Amino acid sequence: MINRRNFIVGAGACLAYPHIAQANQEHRIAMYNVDPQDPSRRMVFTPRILKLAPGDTVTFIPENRGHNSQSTKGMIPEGAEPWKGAFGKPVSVTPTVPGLYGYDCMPHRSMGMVGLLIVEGPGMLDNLSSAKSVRQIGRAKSAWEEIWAEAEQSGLLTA
Ligand SMILES: [Cu+2]
Repeated sequence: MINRRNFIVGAGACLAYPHIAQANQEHRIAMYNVDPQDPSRRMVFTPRILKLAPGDTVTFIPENRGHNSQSTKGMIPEGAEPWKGAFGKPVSVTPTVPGLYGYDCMPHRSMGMVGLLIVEGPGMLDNLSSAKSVRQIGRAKSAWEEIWAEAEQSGLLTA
C-alpha cells in the first residue's frame, strides 16, 4: 500500500531539481602544476568550470604542492559564504546560494589559475555582470575571458 504522505514529499523533491538524478552530489576539482590532459597548460584547476546543484559539495584536491582554492573577492553571489583553503590541503565547499562563484589559487592567480562554479537555481545569473566586472591581472584576464566564453557557448549559463 502506498503511503500517500511520503509519496507527496518525494514528488516535491523531484520537482525542485527535475534534471538532477541525485541531490547532494560530491564533485572533485584537481589542482595541478601541469595539466595531465594538456601539458601545455600550467597551474590549473581541472575541471575549471563546474555546474552543480545547491547543497552539492566540491572538494579541491591538491595533486601538487603549493596550491590553494579560495573564492575571489567580488565574484560570489550576495549572501554566499566565501572560502579560503590552506596551501597544499584539500578544501571542501558546499555552496547553497544559486549563482556564479569565481575562485582562484592565491599564488598563481596572475598565472591564470582561476575557475568557476555555477550553482544552479533561481537568480543563478544575478551576479554575472558584477563577477565579470572584477578587475583581473596578468593571465587571469585571458583565463576569465576563456571561461566566460566557454560557459556561454556550452549552454552552462542558461538558467
Ligand atoms: Cu596554484
